[in-house]
Amino acid sequence: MRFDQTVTTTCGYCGVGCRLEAHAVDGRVVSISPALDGPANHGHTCLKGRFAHGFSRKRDRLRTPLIRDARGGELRPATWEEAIERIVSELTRIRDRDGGPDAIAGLASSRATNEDCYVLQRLMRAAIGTHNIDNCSRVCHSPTSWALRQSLGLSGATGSFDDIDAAGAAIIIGANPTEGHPVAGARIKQATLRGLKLVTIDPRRIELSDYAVAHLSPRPGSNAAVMLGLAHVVARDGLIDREYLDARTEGWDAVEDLLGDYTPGDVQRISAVPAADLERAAHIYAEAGEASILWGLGVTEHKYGSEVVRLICNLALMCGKVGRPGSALLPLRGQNNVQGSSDMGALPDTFTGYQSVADEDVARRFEARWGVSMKRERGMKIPEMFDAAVAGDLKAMYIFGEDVAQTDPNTTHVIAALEALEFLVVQDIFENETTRYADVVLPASSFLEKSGSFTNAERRIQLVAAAADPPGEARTDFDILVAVSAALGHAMPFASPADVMDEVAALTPDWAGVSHERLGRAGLQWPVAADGTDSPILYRDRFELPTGRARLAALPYKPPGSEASDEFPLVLVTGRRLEHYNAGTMTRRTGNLDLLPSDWLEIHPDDAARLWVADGDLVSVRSPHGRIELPARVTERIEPGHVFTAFHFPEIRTNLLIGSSADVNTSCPEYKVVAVDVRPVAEHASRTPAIASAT
Ligand SMILES: Nc1nc2c(c(=O)[nH]1)N[C@H]1C(S)=C(S)[C@@H](COP(=O)(O)OP(=O)(O)OC[C@H]3O[C@@H](n4cnc5c(=O)[nH]c(N)nc54)[C@H](O)[C@@H]3O)O[C@H]1N2
Ligand SMILES: Nc1nc2c(c(=O)[nH]1)N[C@H]1C(S)=C(S)[C@@H](COP(=O)(O)OP(=O)(O)OC[C@H]3O[C@@H](n4cnc5c(=O)[nH]c(N)nc54)[C@H](O)[C@@H]3O)O[C@H]1N2
Ligand code: SF4
Ligand SMILES: [Mo]
Repeated sequence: MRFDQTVTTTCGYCGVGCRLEAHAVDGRVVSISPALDGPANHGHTCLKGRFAHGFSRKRDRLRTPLIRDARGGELRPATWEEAIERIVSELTRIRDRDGGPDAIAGLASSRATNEDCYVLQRLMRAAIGTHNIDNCSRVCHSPTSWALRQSLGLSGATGSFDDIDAAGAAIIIGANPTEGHPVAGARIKQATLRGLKLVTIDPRRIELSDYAVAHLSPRPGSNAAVMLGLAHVVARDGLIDREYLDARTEGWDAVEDLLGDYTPGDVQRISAVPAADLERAAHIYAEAGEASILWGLGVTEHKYGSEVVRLICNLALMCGKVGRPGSALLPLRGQNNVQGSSDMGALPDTFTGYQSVADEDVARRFEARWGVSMKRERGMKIPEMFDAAVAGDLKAMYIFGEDVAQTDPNTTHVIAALEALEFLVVQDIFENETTRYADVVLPASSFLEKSGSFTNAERRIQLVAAAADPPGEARTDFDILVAVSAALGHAMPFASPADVMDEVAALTPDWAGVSHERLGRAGLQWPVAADGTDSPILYRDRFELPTGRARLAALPYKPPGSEASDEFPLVLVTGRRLEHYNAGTMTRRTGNLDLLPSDWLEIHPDDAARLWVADGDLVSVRSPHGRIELPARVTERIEPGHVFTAFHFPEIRTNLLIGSSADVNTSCPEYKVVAVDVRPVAEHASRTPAIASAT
């Protein structure tokens, strides 16, 4: 195929979902500019969407299938026939003779399209016969998804980014949008310049704190106390929307009883947030005519992350601030298509649209369509998969676009799991930390080389269009997965991704009216009725729960899973940098690497002085799980007692430090609180056995 053309597509990095114009010459993308009519980006992009496309042309892209003939040996190039034959013989051996279908598990890529993820979950369920399928939402916003379903009914933001412009006030808790969701971050900045009263709640002073009227800096892991404190002040000072509370919610009495224990003084003791700041923040939110709450991983990646999301819902419901323009709950979903991969049923307990695998009518509908019979019990979540692999119960995995050996917690355990598997397939666009353990590697296509759709953090389903060809022998994820499924004996009736969307629409009430044709340039926000009417705002009149009322939750503060001690006196928080994206396989292959060639540990001047660490010194960071080394950066943006770094560089391997503690309801890892000891590098290296980097 030859292109000298421009196609309109959707960015493949973060969940903002910027619409882009990709300009290609001779089948190669040469530049990208913002689509002026993009509903989320209004003609803007960040440096990733606009400039970080050079990875797609790198010489070290995967171009042919690779096979490892013996464990410990090298990967060697192979033909597609040979690679698929190997996958079929190993997976059918395990499925039919060795461990049964539940000895096999799959991970779907939240970087890939809805159609790709749908096909992978159908492959796992229908071709293999297991519900062992999950995606990176597990390690990200699974607590948000769970809590929103419990409190309000549906697993998605209640509104859109446009609500930021319609709001008088907003709270941002545990999110850093100018780095993680830059175009949304820029929209928030502009809104503050027009008068939006912003409150930021983060242990670090994030860039948006400079634009805020109040910044609260709680101890990591104390969000529940802060949310209960805000609710206490709202109740105490008569700021409750009584009419809304009575007409539209249930469970208030138990919450009211609980709030008595969270006076601003109590909350100050738990969280270190000054009582007066808490009171001010509660008034700013409750007194605004319309106000929204935005949150991120600083809420979810904790032991009680899912409970904090329910407490966020409580506060909004008490103030009557859900279901109107400007009054929205906006979780900043991370990956370009993490909303979609979950919507598509790449989860162990639900088919598309969060329809339970245990629901008899639902299961029968899918069985009839696919011509198979399925279990009614859910499959394994990601951490359960790794535990089962180490125990010998899980024997094979199909990992599609997720670099678990770099990004999942407790790297040593993940690697032990990957090594324990009898067979591992990795389908990616580059070799990464995970392909080191793969028996077969399949070369796939990036978002610039395929078609389909992504669903952004506003539940907006938007089209993706190919601007270039996949390199060499690489194929689209859709083509690969359909071919593997057919070779396994389950042929799917899809000639193109558009056919997949038609099947999704037929099986999923909330997607009934979705088709590629209807998505057009502006996309559609689900639920989409059969006539194509979409839903920018949820819950205008009723909540999607059996009584139509939202459920308030009486949940007390509980301490985090990891706390500072004599041996590990500092608390490490991990997060993101603007220039790099997650595992960094793509951004480290672009000019962004010149902008940010390595990572560092942020440390407060008081801690640095106590430890005899100067700016730029190499430090050693040790937790109960592992040890890493990186340079220190001394900064007052972080509170004393806390340190911060990211996880984008495989040579640093931040996740050796993270343990297995996780959210109590969803198993989302507690990435945000790890007690550590920091020393100048020579001290740890001589006194403690270095934890062997597990490669
Ligand atoms: N540039 C860039 N953009 C990205 C990504 C990337 O890797 N790079 N990744 C994408 C993905 S997958 C995701 S999920 C999103 C994530 O986007 P965000 O949710 O914004 O991610 P983080 O930076 O991990 O964490 C947000 C903030 O939580 C704070 N925090 C930590 N603990 C606590 C706590 O106990 N309480 C409070 N209130 N705050 C706390 C941290 O200090 C940090 O500033 O970004 C997406 N966008
Ligand atoms: N310490 C710490 N660790 C974290 C976090 C944290 O805050 N702190 N955050 C966690 C979060 S929120 C997330 S979401 C995870 C993200 O972790 P991952 O999902 O592992 O990260 P990504 O870099 O987005 O990419 C995954 C892989 O997909 C490949 N890929 C990209 N596009 C495509 C495609 O179209 N097709 C195929 N086949 N492959 C593709 C990339 O090359 C890469 O190897 O990291 C988690 N890890
Ligand atoms: S803000 Fe997110 S979606 Fe928009 S260009 Fe940047 S990475 Fe892409
Ligand atoms: Mo994420």
